[in-house]
Parts: sequence; C-alpha cells; structure tokens
Amino acid sequence: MDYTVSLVGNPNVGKTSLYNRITHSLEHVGNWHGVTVAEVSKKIMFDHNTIDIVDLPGLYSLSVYSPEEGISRDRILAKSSDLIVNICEVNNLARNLYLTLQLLELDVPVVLVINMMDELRKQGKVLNYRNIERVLKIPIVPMSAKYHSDVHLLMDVSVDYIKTHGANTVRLEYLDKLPLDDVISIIGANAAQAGLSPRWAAIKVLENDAFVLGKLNLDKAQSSALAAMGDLQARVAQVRYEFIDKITEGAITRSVSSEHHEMHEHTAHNVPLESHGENAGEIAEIPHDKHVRHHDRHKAGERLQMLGVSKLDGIVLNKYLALPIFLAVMALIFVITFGLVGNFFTWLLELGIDKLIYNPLTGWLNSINCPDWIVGLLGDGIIQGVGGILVFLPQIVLLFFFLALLEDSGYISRVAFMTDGIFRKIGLSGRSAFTMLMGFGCSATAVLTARGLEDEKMRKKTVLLTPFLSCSARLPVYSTIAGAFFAGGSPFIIFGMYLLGAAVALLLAALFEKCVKPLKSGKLSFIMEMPPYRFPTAERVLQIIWNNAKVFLIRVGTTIFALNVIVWLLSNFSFTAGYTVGKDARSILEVISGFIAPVFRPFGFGNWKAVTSLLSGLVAKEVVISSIESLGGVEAIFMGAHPSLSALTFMVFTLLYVPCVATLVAIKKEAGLKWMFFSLILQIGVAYLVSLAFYGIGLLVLLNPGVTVGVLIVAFVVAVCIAVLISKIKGKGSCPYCTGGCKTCDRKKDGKDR
Ligand SMILES: Nc1nc2c(ncn2[C@@H]2O[C@H](COP(=O)(O)OP(=O)(O)OP(=O)(O)O)[C@@H](O)[C@H]2O)c(=O)[nH]1
Ligand SMILES: [Mg+2]
Repeated sequence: MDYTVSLVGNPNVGKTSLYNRITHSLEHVGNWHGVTVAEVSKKIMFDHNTIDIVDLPGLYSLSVYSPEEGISRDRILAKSSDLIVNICEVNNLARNLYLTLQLLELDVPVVLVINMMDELRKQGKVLNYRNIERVLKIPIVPMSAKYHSDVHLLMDVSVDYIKTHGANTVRLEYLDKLPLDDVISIIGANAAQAGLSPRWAAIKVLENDAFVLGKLNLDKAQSSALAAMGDLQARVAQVRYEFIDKITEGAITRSVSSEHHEMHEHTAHNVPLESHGENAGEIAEIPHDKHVRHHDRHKAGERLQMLGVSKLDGIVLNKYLALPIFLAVMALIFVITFGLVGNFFTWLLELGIDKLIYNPLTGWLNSINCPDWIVGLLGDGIIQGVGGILVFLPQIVLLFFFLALLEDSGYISRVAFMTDGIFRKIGLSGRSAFTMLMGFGCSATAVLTARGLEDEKMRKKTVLLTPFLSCSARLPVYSTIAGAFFAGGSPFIIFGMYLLGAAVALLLAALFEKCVKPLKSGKLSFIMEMPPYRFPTAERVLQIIWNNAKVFLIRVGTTIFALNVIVWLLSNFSFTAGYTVGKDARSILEVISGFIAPVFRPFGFGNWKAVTSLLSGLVAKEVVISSIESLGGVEAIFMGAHPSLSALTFMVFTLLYVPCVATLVAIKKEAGLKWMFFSLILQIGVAYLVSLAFYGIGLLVLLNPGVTVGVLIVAFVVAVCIAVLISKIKGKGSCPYCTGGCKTCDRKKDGKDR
C-alpha cells in the first residue's frame, strides 16, 4: 500500500531529526525555532508499504501567523496525509499538547511521539503517558530522535494505526464547555458549503481565526449574531489548557531507577491502549510557560519570552558582556578557520594538486607535443582554476562546522535575543538575526528562512539585506587576495569584511525604516523561545562536514568547472584569430569586458581581467577567484599605483555586489519580481558607492595619514554626538519599551499592557 505520513509539531521539537532518522536523510537541523521553512518529503519502503514521509515547518497552533506555518496548516487541513505523527517535546509537554488537541478536534488520525526523552532522563525523571494515551485514544511513542531511537517501532505503530484507525473519534470533553451548537446554528450552512466540518469551523470561529472566517464568507446578520456572543477566544484556550493540565497530571515523576525508565521508553507502547493501567501517583513537574501559550502570542506588546535560561545565560546575555563575547567568539572562529589551522590544510591541498596533478600532467602533455591550447586549457584553465577553489575545502568545512556549533548549541538564539533591541529600532527583529546569520553560510538558502518572519515588510527588508552578509562562496576570494597582500593579517582582514557586510546591512535597514515607506515596518512584537543549550553528537558533526563538503564538491565539479572552461576559452580565443597566445590579437573577453573596465578605473582595477572575474562571479562567487587564477593570478589584476588598496577595494566590491543568480531567484520567490530588481540595483549601487568611498579614504590615508585619520576621528565623534542628541530629543519621556512615540506603544511606562 501507499501511505503518506506527515511530521507535525511545534518548532524545535525534533521533527527534522526524526525525519532524518526515518528516511536516512541529512536535512538541516538546528537548535532554534523555524529551521525548516518548506515541505520536504522522501519515500521509504516499510513492511511492503511505500510510505511518503513529509517533514513540515513547525507551528504552535492551527491559527497561523507566518507563511511557513501556513505551509503546515494547509497540509493538515487538506487532510492529504494518512497519518499525522505529532511530535512533542517532553519538557514542554503541556504547550505541545495544545496543538495535539487541535489536530484531534480536526479528526485527523494522530500518533503522538514524545521526543527528547534523554533530557528527561538526565533530570532524573520518568514519563508515564498512559493516562494521556487512554484519554486521547491515540498511540504514544516516547523517543530520543537525536540518538539511535527505535524508529522501526514508531513505523510499526504508525502503519498499524493507519490500518486499524476507524471512525471512532475521540470525545474531547472540554468542548462541551463551549457554545459550539449555538455557533453551528449560525455558520453551519456556510461551513458545509466551504467543505469544512461545522464543529471544527465553529471552534475556529470562536478563536477568531481569520483563515476560516474568510472561507465562511459570513453575511452581516451572521457576523452580528456571533459578535453578540462575546469574545470567547481566551475561553477556548482556557478550556484546552485545563484539559491538558488534567490529563498530564502525574505524567512526569522522579525516577525510581533508570532501568524503570528504559522500560517506559522502549516497551510500554506495545501494551494495547485499552489495557493501560492508571498512572503512578507523584506530582508532575511539567515545565511550561503560560505566557507563551499560543492564544497569547498576538496580544499587543513587545515581549521576549525566555525559557530554559541557564546560569550561562547570565554571562552570555549580560548587558555589557554580550556583544564583546559575540565578537570574541566570531573572531576566534575566523582565526582558526583562516589562520593556522585552515591555512595548513589549504597549503597541503595546494601542494598535492601542484606536485601530484599539475606538474606531472603538463609535463607529460608537453612531452607528447600536445597543442599549446590543450595544455593551457587543462593546466591553467581547469587544474589551476578549479584546483584554486578546491583548496578552500578545509576552510569552508571549518566555517560551516563552527556555524553549525553555534546553531546546535543554542547560542544563535542568544544572538537573536541580544540583537532584538537594536534590531527593533531599525525595523527588524531578533528573528531577522537568524536569517542574517544563516547568510554567512549561503545567501540563497538564508533568504528562504525569512519565511518565518510574521510581518511582511520586515520579511521583505530581511530578504533584501541578507545578501550583504558575506556568504561562504566569497571566502576563497578574500582568502586568496588577503593571503597574497596581507599575509599574517589576513584573518583580521577577512573578519573585517564580514563586519563591513553586517554594518552595511544594518545601516541600510535604518535607512529603509526612515525613508522607504513600503519597507517601514515599525516596532513589532517578537516572541522568541530560548532553547536550552545542547551539544551536537559526533554523528551530527560528521554529518555537517559531509553535507557541506558534498555541496561544495558538486559545485566545484559542475558550475565552477564549466564556467572555468568557458572563461578560459573566451579569454584565450579571439573573434577572428583563433588561439591568441603568441599572437597580437585581443581575446573575446578582452573586447567585451574591456567595454566595462573603465567603470572600475577609479578603484585601480579597471582592466578586463578584473571585470571578467567579477562578471563570472554572478553565477557563483567562487568563480571570481578561479577566473583570476586562470587569467594570470592576482599580480596580473592589481597592478596600479596602490595594488594593496585596489585589492582591498576589490574585496569590498565582491562582498557587496550580487552574491549569485541563485540568490536573486530566491529573492524573487520570497518577495516578487519587482523587489528582485530593486535588490539587484541596490546591491550593485551600494557595492559601487561603498567601494568608491573606501578607495577614496584609503588614498587619503596613504597620501597624508596624519591629517586623514584626524579628520576621520573628528567626523566620527561629531556623527555620534548628533545621533545621541537626536535620540535624546526623540526619546524624551519615553519608556523602556519604546524609543519615544509612547502614545502608540502598547505598554504604559510601568510596563503593564495598556
Ligand atoms: N537532546 C535531544 N535533542 C534533540 C532530540 N531531537 C532533536 N534534538 C535537538 O533539537 C534541536 C531541534 O531539532 P530539529 O530536528 O531541527 O527540530 P524541528 O522540530 O525540525 O525544528 P524546526 O524545523 O525549527 O521546527 C536540534 O538541536 C536537535 O539536535 C532528542 O531526542 N534529544
Ligand atoms: Mg525542522
């Protein structure tokens, strides 16, 4: 038989970890909320059945607020799955069960997985889920998806449940406390017409669910009849939570012994549902935070919710230490990646390619009198060009490894938390920080993670600014050029590039907030859950290394290889005279790129080779450097009066202009064609202007260092004074919850909601 099984649950509960275990995939897992932003699926064979396993973005409830949650809601409402495997996190059982109840209200077949049992075990506690299972009448499978849990068992239970689950829907007693019959008498016909179950539609109407209300298309009389019943949204949440509290009472207790717990985790689910006994009697300790309950999420006000804040957070999130710690962590990562460790492996690879491939191959080709152009194409075009990129494999793997450590440990959520204050002042939120930090890996995939942002304008702004964060494809460019011109100082030059990218993005965000009306988002509430600190397993570390090495090697073997061959051919053949080496003829690229070259003359690299490499970088940024390698190396490009300054400016331009075509496609997907063109012009414009300013200031420093540095310091101090003055005038009378404009703020100065 063919079945579809969807994995559904709150964000960050381990859905993708479980998906990877079941399907043997390597999908992105991270210790923050909103890692998965699109549906992913894979078919597996299980017990002669073909099962399509679908991993979905996390959602707190069926009333959704962001596009990524909408993807999951649509799949659930379409009832296109034969089974929903609902994953809950054991340490947040009550809040997670809120979604479970909504799934049961919808009458979809559900198997409940209670995940992260290992964390419960570490706390010396056990789970007794029998009462929950008995009341909800659904199978429950406890597990630890991160480790080697028995997914076979889960699949067994799931297939069994699909086959045996009949029409005996569970009676959720708390629904009797709601005036559902009254609502059905008003909206029943509309619900049937919209293809919705009247009872379910009635619950959603009480919850003021905009999506369902839109589908029901109620007339004025119906709307007024509903309004007359009063606002029952909070009541719905209250009866659900009272029910959850009742069924989870005594579910988590102190462990008698770890063996006892093992029995619970691995065998108890085999006991038939009906025969489960009563629960053990100790008092439950279920950490849940009523403030984060979903019905509260959109209550006006700007709040950050912190869960699982540990002592370490006292230091990491300290008002004065947070930023220095973050910068120190990033600097350390860069020194390791681009300093001794990364450089050593890169040097080793370089040596290997030269001694084992380039020298023997070109020697042999020359010895058999191979035509010069073939020796050139294979030697300089392919081996030097593609090999010039391949040698960065260790640095790229190291960078991704550290990024994954930041993600998996939960530190990235702390960065989002500490940046939230400043980000909100410029119309972004801490949630944008996730997307921007992902931009250090790959701009195109990072742009897609902006889907998790609830506000459309903020989402657009994040999408437009993420490409300014330096992606890993730009790394070989910095590494080669900085290594050639600044040797020992190269890690700091590279770190500077990353900081410059972030600074430009933040300045632009502030500018948009002030001057571009369609991107002015204002200050918005952002509720963030702080995940506990977690350690990645050795298996996960190897997965990260393999995943990124594979993606990089495929790029090198396909796009970069093909482009290198094209660039080499076009730069060594002319329109009329064939192979140009040894002839007085201009190559095809010399003619074409030569047209654009004067544009870059002010920066000291106005030559066709530099233009060619920048143009080829539009397809993939790594090709900038492989083109430079195959066109004669950095010495052939930066030859002006101030080669080091030109080289630095080239790095700045590479940092800021369009990352690649794939990123543009991602921007189109997330924000539309109009914004894609806007971003294209913005990136090229900003790259040119910042490079111009950079080169100009650099020239002044070189010509008259003392005066220029003095002028710059004075200008900086004046600018800071003006900014402080403006914020003081604006912020006069403001409260800690806004920077002025208290009239529109959701809170009074004492912090209470208005
Ligand atoms: N200790 C422990 N950690 C787990 C377990 N399962 C997942 N994790 C960790 O929990 C975090 C979230 O895992 P994901 O699989 O990305 O969660 P998700 O539900 O797909 O998250 P979103 O896509 O953001 O909704 C990661 O750091 C995982 O390593 C588990 O059984 N035990
Ligand atoms: Mg996921």
